[in-house]
Amino acid sequence: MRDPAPKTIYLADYTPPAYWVDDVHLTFRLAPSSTRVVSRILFRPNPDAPGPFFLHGEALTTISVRIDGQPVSPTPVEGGIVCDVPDRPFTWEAEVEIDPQANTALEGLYLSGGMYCTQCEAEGFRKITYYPDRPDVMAPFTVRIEGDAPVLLSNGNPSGSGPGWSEWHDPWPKPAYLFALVAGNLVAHRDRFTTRSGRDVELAIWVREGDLHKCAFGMDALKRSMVWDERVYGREYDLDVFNIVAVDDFNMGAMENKGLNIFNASAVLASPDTATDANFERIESIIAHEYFHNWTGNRITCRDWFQLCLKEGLTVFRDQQFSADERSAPVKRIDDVLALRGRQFREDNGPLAHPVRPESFVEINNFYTATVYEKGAELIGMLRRLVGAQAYDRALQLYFERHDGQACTIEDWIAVFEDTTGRDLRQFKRWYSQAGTPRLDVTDSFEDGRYTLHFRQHTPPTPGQPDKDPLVIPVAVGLLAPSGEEVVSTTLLEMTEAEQSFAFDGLSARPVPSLLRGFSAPVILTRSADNAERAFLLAHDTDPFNRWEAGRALAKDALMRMVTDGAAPDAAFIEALGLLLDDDSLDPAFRALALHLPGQDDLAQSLFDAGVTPDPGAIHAACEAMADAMAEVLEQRLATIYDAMQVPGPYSPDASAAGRRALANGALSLLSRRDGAARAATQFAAADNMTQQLAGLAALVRRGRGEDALAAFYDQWRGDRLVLDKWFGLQPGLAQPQDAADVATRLTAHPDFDWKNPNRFRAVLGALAANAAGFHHPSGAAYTLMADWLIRLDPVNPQTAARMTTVFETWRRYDADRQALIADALERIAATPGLSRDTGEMVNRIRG
Ligand code: 0A1
Ligand code: ZN
Repeated sequence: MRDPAPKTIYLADYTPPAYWVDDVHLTFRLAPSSTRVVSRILFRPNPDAPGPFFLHGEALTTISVRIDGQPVSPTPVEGGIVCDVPDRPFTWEAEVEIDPQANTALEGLYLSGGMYCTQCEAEGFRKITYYPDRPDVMAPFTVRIEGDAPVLLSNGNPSGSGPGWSEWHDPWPKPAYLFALVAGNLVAHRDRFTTRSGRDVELAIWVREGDLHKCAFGMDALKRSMVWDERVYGREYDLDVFNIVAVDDFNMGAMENKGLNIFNASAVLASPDTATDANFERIESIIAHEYFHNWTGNRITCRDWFQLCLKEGLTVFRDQQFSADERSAPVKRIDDVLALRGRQFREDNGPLAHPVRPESFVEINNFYTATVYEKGAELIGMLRRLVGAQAYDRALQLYFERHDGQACTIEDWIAVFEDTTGRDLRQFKRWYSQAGTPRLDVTDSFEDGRYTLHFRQHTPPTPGQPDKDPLVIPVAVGLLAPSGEEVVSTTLLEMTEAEQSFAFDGLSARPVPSLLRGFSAPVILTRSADNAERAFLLAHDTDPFNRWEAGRALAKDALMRMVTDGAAPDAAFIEALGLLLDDDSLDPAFRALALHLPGQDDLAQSLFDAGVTPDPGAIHAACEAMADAMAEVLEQRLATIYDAMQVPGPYSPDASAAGRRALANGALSLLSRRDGAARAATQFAAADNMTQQLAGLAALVRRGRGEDALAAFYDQWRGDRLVLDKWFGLQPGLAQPQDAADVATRLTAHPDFDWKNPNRFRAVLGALAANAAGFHHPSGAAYTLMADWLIRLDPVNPQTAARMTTVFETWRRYDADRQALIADALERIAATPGLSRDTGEMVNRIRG
C-alpha cells in the first residue's frame, strides 16, 4: 500500500526493531516484467523491544507466505504488512513477484539497457521483498540467482554456479540497503590484490563489451585505494572478490553495496579520448569513496537514517585525504572548499538548510545532501584539527574495534573521541544539530608589541531554528611581518564563546594576519580587510590556501564594485594576478585555480549578503568585462604560458600533467577573446584527448564560433553516451543569457535526448540551471522550461526530479519579478496531481 499522506519521521521517535534477523536466503528467478523473489529469513524476537511483527514492502505481488512451513495471510498496512508470529525464533518464507521492466524510478530491482541491477539505499530493498528495511537490522545473506544472463552477481563470495544460475554468500552481517544484484551480458576487466595479511582478492570491473578499454584507470584507482586504506587507517579488505559494475541508468554517482559496488558509468569509465582530467579525478575519488565505505558504512553502519553523516561525512573525509595524498594537497583543499561553498553554503543559507544530522524528514532520499556529505566531512576535519592527528588515529582505531558489526550513532562516534582524549565534546556536538553557516567577524588591534584578534561568531536563523548557540570553531592563524616574513607560524585558536580575543606578544611591528588557514572551519569570515592587505597575502602568505583565498577576495571585491558602482576592472587585481601567473615556483594547477574568476552564483550570494539584490545579468556582464580586461592586459603572459604548459608525449591523467593542461586551458579561454578563437580552433582540431578537445570546443562556443565544431563533435561522438552528455551539457551551460532557455529547449527535442536517463536529463537541465544569467534571464523562460520538465519527470523518476528542484532554492535572493516567476513555477509543480512524496517535500520546503 502507498502512503495516503506523506508523514514526517522524527529522530526522537526511534525505537529498536522488535525482531532481529539471524539469516537471509534469497532466490531470484529473473524475468523482465515478472521476476520471482523467494525469501527464507530467520527471525528472532527482540526481548528489549517487544512489538508487532511488521515488514516493509512496496509494489510487491504476494504469491505465498509461510511461517515455519505453515501458510499464513499477513495483513497489508501502510508501507508493508503485519502478521501474527510465534513468540520464539521462526522461519519466514515468502514468494513475491516484481516488475523490473516497469521500474523507471531506478530504485529496487530495475533494468538498464537490458541489464538487471539494484539500488537499495536508502529504502529500495522493500521493493524487492518483504523485510525489516532499516539499517539497524543486520544479517548474513545467501543469494541464488536464476536467469539467462551470462553474468549473475551478488554480494559476498561466489559459492557456486552452473548454466543459468549462481550462488553467493556474504558472511558479513549487513543491512538490506547494502544488498545488490546484477545480471547481464557483461565482460570483466580483471586484476588481483593481495592484502597485507595475505588474502588474495580477485578484482573485477564489469562493463558492456564496448567499454572494456575504459576500465584501466578505475582499476588502478581501486588498487591504490586498497593500499592507502591499509597504510593510513589499518583497514583491510575482507572478502575474496571485489566487483564493480558500470550502469548507464543510475540516480547518483555510485553505491557501496558489500563486495559489489554499482557505479554510474560516468563515475568509473574513462579513456584519454573520452574523459577529461576532471573526469579522471572524480572517478578516482568516487572509487576510493565507495571502497572506503567497506569499513565506514558497511562493517560499521548507521543505526537509522538520521545518522547518515556517520558514514557519509567520514567517508568523504577519507576520500578527500586520499586524493590529497595522491595529488596536490593544497589544490585538493581549494577544490573541496570551492565545492563546499558552491553547494553546501548555498544550501545552508536558504530554505533547504538542515543540520548535518537532521531531526526529521519526509523522504530520506532528499537528505543525501551537500550538508550531510560535505559539511559532514568538514566536521571530521575540525575534530581532527582539535584533537590532533595522533589522537584522531587512536580514536579511529577504537571506533573500528568497538563498533565492528554494529549500527551506530553520532553519540557512539563522539564517545570514541571523548574516551581517547578525555575531552568533553558536548559543545562540539552542536555542529551536528545546528544548521546554518556561522559568520565569524574579526577585528584586530596592536599596542606595545601585543597584537590582539577579536572574534565574534553568530549563526543566522535557519528553518525551524531561530536561535543558535556558540560553536567550537578551530581558527588556524599565522602572522606575517610587514617585510613578508612569517613571524608566527600556524597556530590553532579554539574559539568557544560568542565573542573571544586572542593575543600575541613580542611583535616589533603590526603584523598582517593570515586567518582561517587551510579553511580550518566551515564558516564565513568577515573582516574589513583592504585590498593592499589582500595583495600582500597573495604575494607572501606561506599557507597556499590563504594565498589563493586572498586572490579570490580581490577578484570578488573588484567584481562586486563593478556590479554595484559600475567600477572599471581593477587594474591592481589584474597586475597581482599577472605576478602570480609568472611565478614558476607555483604549481600550475594552483595558478589555474587563481585564474578562475569566482562563480556567478557565489557573487550573487555575496551581493545578497551585502544587502544588494543581485542581478544575474549584471553579474554576467561584469565577469565578461573583467575577463576581457584580463585577456587584454595579460595577453603576452597568457600566450607564453599557453605555449609553455603544453604537455609533450602521450596523454596521462596524472596530477602534474593535468595541472599543466588546466593552466593552458585557462589561458586559452582568455586568449580566445583576443585571437578570434584561433588557438581554440587549432587545439580542437588537433587534440588527442578529451580535456583538450573539450576546452577547445568550449572556447569556440563561448566566442560564438562553435557551430561547426559542435557538429563535428556530435558526429565523432554520437555513439558514446558519456561523451554525448558533454555535448548536451556544454551548449546550455555556455549559451548567452538570452539564448540559454532556447538552446535547452532545442536540445530537449533532440532525438538523442533520452530524458529518462538521469545523466542525460541532468546534462541539459542541470547545465541550464548552472548558467546563472541564462537560468535567471528576466523572461522567465528557463523557469518555465524547468518546471515543465520536472513535472514530466516526477512520475517517472521522483528521486532525480526532487534533487533537481534545488535549482530554485536561491529564489529569495532575487528581485520581486523573478521571485514571482519562480513562485509560479513552484506553485505549478506543487499543484501537479499525484506529485511524489520526494518532489512534494522539496517544493514545500523551498517555498517555505
Ligand atoms: N551511498 C552512496 C550514494 C547513494 C545514495 C543514495 C542512493 O540512492 C538513493 C544511491 C547512492 C555513496 O555515498 O556513494
Ligand atoms: Zn558515500
